[in-house]
Amino acid sequence: RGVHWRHNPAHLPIHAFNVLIVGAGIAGLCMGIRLKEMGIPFEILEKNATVGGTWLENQYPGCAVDTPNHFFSYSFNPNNKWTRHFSQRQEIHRYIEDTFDRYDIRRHVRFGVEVTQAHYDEAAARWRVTFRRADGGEETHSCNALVTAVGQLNRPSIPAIPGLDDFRGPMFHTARWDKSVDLKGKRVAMIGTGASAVQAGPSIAPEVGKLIVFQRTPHWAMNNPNYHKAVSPGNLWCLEHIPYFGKWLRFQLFWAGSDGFHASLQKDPDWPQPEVSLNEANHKMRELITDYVRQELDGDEDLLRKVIPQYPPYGKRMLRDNYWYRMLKRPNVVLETNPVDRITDNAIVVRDGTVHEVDVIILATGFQASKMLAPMDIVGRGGRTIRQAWGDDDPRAYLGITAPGFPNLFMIYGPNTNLAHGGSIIFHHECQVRYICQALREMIEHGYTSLEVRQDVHDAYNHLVDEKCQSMVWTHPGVTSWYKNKQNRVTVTSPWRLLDYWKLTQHFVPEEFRAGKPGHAAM
Ligand code: N01
Repeated sequence: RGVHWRHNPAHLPIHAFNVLIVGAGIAGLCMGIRLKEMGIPFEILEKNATVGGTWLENQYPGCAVDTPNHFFSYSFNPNNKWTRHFSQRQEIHRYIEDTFDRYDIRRHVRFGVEVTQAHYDEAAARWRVTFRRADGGEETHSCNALVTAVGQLNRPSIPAIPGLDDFRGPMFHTARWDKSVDLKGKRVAMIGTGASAVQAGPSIAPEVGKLIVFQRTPHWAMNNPNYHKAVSPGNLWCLEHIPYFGKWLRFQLFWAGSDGFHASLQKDPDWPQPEVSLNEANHKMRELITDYVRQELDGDEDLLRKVIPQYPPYGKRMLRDNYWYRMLKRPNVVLETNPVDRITDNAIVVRDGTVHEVDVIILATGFQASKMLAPMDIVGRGGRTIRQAWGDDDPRAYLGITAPGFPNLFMIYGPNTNLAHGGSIIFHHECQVRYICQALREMIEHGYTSLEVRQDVHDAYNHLVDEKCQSMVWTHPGVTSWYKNKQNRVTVTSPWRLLDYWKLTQHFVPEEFRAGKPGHAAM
């Protein structure tokens, strides 16, 4: 639901207020739609030539969503025609494009411009946003409020493996897939076994000559009977013709995401086997998945030992099995579990000295998630930069949306808002957008020039987040993941159930902010 004016907007100086949004992906689009409804002038700055963000950039074979589509879509723009429960990238990208057109947001987007710096001008209470054009030139625009909608998973993490640059064949990251490279019959190395690898690997295995998968740590991957299924004609009919059927389906998926898995993520201090599981529900999950994987591997106990993690389920992001285990049984696939030692001009050498000669290397090595808002140089009040406030990889924000020292800056998909336990990130985006719209309404209706979250409110919230994360599976000793920064603090993932976060962000509370009036500093 959108945010409505409490007073007649005709009497408010909305035309003199403007918002800049960075990013024309799912989050930026949602923000644009709501601002348009409120009549607030805005522009979206997008570095790519078209819309879609992560669903544009990730074009590796097999790329798909692993949250059910009837939930992984905007609540206000349901798509009753999804062909699958878990759609392929192309179908999701088409949905994003259609939504841009349906709400006529595309003409608010300036394409091919990359924001390099945003500087808060205290005297004017405005952000000065500098961006680089495709022709190399620079421009600076200013705005009352700046909204970042740049995602968390778009700066590839390139591993610091000795000799990486010596490799003479093609080498690329999954999010920068090089379609000009023909993999047919080639010896291909894939480093990494996370969500990207699990989708890309089984898609290329039938065509390559040999696929060598380099697994550093195994990941848990669960089965979902709907994962490969088309939506049945019966369901399509119901979605089309039965009122509220789609809403009910969405609610069920919301509930499963909100409550369904949450219990199995909590550490039970009395649990007798804390090294392998957390509680009864978590242990059942371990057994269920292990039995499933054993079946998929045709009882190959040696392979089973290699692919079943020691750490509890959900320690890292839970994957959906994309016939990964069946792929490992293929005669042209090798699972290498010895750590990678170095790369030469034509091979990957592992620690026991085995040399794997390869023609192509695919880096399925993930993203620098904790380095949020990078590489933008964000300079807040008093000339303090966001990197000074957060260090290299320690981002914090109130509700994941706003941080002290950075008035009128709002983040979508900011610190501790990623979903790691079922649920749709689009739901979170909608919560954040509604909250931001309320903040902007507060500014416009009261004539505030600035809103800045109070330090004590921010600190208390982050204390709570850290405390909650400590009791959850992600901080289990010895588990590494992109949820955490180098200091092992969970910076990316939300500890809340969907319902909790919905409640937390439902109402903007003015008392939690310092407001600036024209001609006055913030009060
Ligand atoms: O990245 P990852 P991803 N030597 O960080 C390994 C979303 N997503 O791109 O586990 C050897 O999960 C690393 O090993 P380890 C989703 O949120 C969604 O796969 O650190 N290996 C790991 O195996 C997802 O969680 C979908 O020991 C190295 C892998 O590389 C997130 O994006 C699809 C290494 C990285 O896994 C990231 O997934 C795809 C090294 N030096 C992605 N460095 C959907 O389905 C790293 N690794 C919606």
